[in-house]
Amino acid sequence: MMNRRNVLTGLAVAASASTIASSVQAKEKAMAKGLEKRTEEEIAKLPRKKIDLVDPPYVHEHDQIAQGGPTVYEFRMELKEEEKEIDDEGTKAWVMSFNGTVPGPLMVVHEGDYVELTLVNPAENEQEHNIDFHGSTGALGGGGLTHVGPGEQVVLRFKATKVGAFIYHCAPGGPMISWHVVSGMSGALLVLPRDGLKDGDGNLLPYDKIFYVGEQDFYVPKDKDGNYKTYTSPSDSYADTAELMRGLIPSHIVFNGAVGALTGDNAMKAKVGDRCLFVHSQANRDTRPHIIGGHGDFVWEAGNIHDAPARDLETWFIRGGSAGVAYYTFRQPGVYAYVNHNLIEAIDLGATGHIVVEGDWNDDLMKQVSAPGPIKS
Ligand SMILES: [Cu+2]
Repeated sequence: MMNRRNVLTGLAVAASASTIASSVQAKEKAMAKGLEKRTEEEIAKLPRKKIDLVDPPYVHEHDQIAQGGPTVYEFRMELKEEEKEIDDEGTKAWVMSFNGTVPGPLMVVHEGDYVELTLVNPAENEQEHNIDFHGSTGALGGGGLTHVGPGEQVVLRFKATKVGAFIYHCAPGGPMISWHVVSGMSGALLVLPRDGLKDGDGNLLPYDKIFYVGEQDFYVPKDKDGNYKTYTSPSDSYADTAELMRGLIPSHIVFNGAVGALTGDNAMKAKVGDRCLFVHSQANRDTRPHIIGGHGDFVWEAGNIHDAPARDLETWFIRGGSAGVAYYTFRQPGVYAYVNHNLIEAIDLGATGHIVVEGDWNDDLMKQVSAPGPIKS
């Protein structure tokens, strides 16, 4: 039988256990936010996971809700300098990129995890590169610690203390910064809350599909006859490109590296009922994604997924130098154009993608009541 003294002792034990639990929780939170330090020895004891990055618009496998505690995620990216076709008219440009794709791959971790990136600059390249992570803290976003010349590699580790979608880009210094960025050198990092994406009322927002769209402005110089010029190397193209860049009028504005990279056979695919998450980045210019025939059910324009999202947007604004996030459940089948709703930029300059959605048409949502025909008096 429990006497009064035992009851009080029991309460005291319970109280101290819950005090300890809440102080452990508080310590973990402070650790995740970078307000408390972990020593090198403590970091060495954390679980490590190697991630194989995939080419956009697809995204490497990841947990939407973090399983277990903080993890060190190992990524590897190779820097590329290649002459590539960037439109459907055979225009070639010297494209510089993270891992051979424009944008570079989307990296996904959770708040409090560590990103450990091995950045490799192959010997056949001619340029020095580095990486500035807007999601990291210190040393120019890592830019100050990651300068690699051809034939070198570097390893950077940072703690993901900020939740959200953030760009990363090359920033080797001076006029090289803008030139490398408009040559294709940017990508994005998505830092999810450990307990998953939410709608602002505490309800989880799980997604069935995630797509990463990176918008890129290119500046390809023309000769005196109006034909696009070609060059023997990135540095050979520099003087003409820099002059054109400074006029701030892109020759091409494209999704995922080239006109047509997300249309036709390359279209993003979904089914009616699929909850789709779109991450959209632009490292250099403002843009405004719009799904023709659809919406953003939940949108974090600035990538601020810690905050309550905006709801039911028609078009959302992505500031140059950032990545935004939109969540949409498709309700009708068909081919949806995913565009930058500056329609000159979408249609004339290239910033158009497609989402092909399969499923059954819903007449209640929309119906052609009578087909086009002669005007009735
Ligand atoms: Cu670079």
